Amino acid sequence: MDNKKAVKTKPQQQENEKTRQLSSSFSDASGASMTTNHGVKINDDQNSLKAGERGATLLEDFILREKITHFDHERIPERIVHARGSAAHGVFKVYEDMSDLTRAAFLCDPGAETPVFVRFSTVAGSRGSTDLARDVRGFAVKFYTQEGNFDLVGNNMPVFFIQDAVKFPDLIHAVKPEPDNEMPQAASAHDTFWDFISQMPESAHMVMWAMSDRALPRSYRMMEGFGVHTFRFVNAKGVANFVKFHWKPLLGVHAVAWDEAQNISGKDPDFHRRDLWDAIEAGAFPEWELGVQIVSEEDEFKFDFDILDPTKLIPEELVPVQRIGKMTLNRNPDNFFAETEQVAFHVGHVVPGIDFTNDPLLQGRLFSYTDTQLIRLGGPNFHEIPINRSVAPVHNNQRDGYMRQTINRGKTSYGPNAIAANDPQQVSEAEGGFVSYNERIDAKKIRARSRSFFDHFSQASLFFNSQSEPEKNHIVDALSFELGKVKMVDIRERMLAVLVQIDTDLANKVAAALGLSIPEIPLEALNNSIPADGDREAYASTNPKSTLEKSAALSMADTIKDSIKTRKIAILAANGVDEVSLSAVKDSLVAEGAVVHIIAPMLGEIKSTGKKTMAVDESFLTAASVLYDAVYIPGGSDAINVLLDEPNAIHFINEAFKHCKAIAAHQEAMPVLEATYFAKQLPKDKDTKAALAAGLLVSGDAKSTSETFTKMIAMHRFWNREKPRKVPA
Ligand code: HDD
Repeated sequence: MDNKKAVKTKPQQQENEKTRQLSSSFSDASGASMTTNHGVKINDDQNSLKAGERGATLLEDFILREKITHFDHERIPERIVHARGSAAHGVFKVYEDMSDLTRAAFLCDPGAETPVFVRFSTVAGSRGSTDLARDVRGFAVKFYTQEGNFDLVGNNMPVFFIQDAVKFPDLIHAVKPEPDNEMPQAASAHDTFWDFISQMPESAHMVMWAMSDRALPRSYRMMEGFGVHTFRFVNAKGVANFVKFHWKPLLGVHAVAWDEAQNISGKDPDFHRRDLWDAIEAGAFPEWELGVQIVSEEDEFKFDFDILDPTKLIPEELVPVQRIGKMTLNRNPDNFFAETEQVAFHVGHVVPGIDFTNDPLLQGRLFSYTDTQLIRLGGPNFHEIPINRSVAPVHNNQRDGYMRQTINRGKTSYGPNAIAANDPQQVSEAEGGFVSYNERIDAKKIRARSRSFFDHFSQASLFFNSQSEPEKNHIVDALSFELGKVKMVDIRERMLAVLVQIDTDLANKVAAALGLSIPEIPLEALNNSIPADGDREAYASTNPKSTLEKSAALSMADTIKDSIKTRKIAILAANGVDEVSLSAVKDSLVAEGAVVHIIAPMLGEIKSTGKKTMAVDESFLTAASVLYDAVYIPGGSDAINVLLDEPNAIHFINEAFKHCKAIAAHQEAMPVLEATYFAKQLPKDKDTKAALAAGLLVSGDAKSTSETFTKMIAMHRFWNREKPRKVPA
């Protein structure tokens, strides 16, 4: 690779062992000559070789042919699911030695820093689709441990739609754009998805999550992650425990409103990608704690659900989440294609000390992930692509195939061999060789599902019951929207019969929005996912109640709300703005870690009352309220008059109010607030308590404005504003 020395590492971004390994593949053209792929220097990259200045292009032009051929093949098939993604490098450190539970070396040494590469994604949309689709988010972490790669390929929701991998192609065909007209893109709001779901009651719990605000994250940095399946930890003595993996974001779990999500999709379809990139560039490195829920083998059957069923979670009230380590994302990729696109995750990439269970969804995934890379990345050597390469040495007798990079020396590619003294050697368990957990199996070969998987509704109800009032309303709205987009009335009706099993009030509200009544469909008729000779009664959902009424961890209402770090705040200003009321609040928000933009009618600069010039970050044309977390309007009567004359400014504030965001204004800006649709709702009391309750603050004092406004922004949203359900602009 040329120019290794010229490689620039961004100052605030961090290096680790994986970065150093990748650096042998970096290529940086600064100061370099342009060449063909066989290294010949190019003299003219502007003109093809022709028979005369105005003549035909000659086939002899190897430079043109090479360039066009490469271009023609620049695309690889996008992932069938999770095509749209964004990724970052980082590190993971365990807090304490976990060797009581697992022999995985990276979890036993608090001094060890394990490089990671994390890819977040949506599921249904194509590579070019919007980030803000209502969808599950992928949360895939590749740990480059000293014992090989461990991939934790999870989602931002702890359960899944189906119980058996054999139904995965059906689920994905149902949610993807319909095959006759390829519509709609990146949306589940269409007939085929709900046709499938309404006949698969096992999806009820996951549907509640997908219709909740979890499907509309404010940021990838503000999402939880889950390994979903129950895995196994195995320690050096061979003792196993069941384990569920969690990622807990240190910025809390926050979402946007559905109306806002739809707007963001137009204003900035790269919203989540940009947010992750910008935060890391700014040195505001996103962090998550790794959590584990541990269940001993003796306790396998003590719950009122089956821990092998991927449509069930283990409520944190029953088994608390222990936080065992921290992941920090601290470096953006250098090249999207080489890293984010070519990274290949595999749920079967485990290291000694981590093992599988018989969850039938997990078992099917173990086949799918290698298989998909074979075609997507063009053959069996995708593990040699730099981003996929283990930092632990790789030696085996696998050879050849498309795009082989390794130049294996010697004569032997088999074992046993005497010629090379049996190299590469197998490794004993004591020295780190992987040994599968010795699970006892004594069973008949059978295509069937365990009766313990047929409780389809108890945790769907538990999830719904655990939500705050605004969260419940959002689920009602989401279902009303999605089913409203379904054209076939019998699908809508069947879905109502499913919803009534979860919660009567929920079903009634959605039915009212759809103008339908709830049909009475017996439980045995609800499940149409049965074999040809299946007994309908045997496949009917059992309908027990969850032993828990509520689980606090399932609601986002009480998430961490103590920081405004990386929150984006819009300051609406114009010429004649009062410098003191602008700068004091701006400086204080920036000091708290917020990102503050001055938005004015025109780009360029504005002049304050004190004739100070200030750079404008965005104009009302390029910015939009939905791209910000909060709005502040400083004083200055000239500026206020300009804003009053600027319909986009009033619209900006109205929209921020509609989306329940914190709004603060200097008292001189009162006329602007009076021009909004919520003028009548401005709190009569001007004290902090009233401001914090309403998310609206008007004050003449910059210091107290900064303090109260900061608290308001940290609260994220004031959902109580949704009650009157008035829709502005
Ligand atoms: Fe999967 C990709 C997560 C079930 C088959 N899956 C993929 C990715 C994530 C998940 C995060 C994107 C990885 C990346 O960023 O490259 N998948 C899940 C979770 C599941 C799940 C949490 C259930 C608990 N998946 C699942 C099943 C199958 C697959 C049941 C097939 C039987 N998944 C795939 C795949 C993908 C994939 C087709 C597409 C691209 C890829 O693997 O590399 O193999």
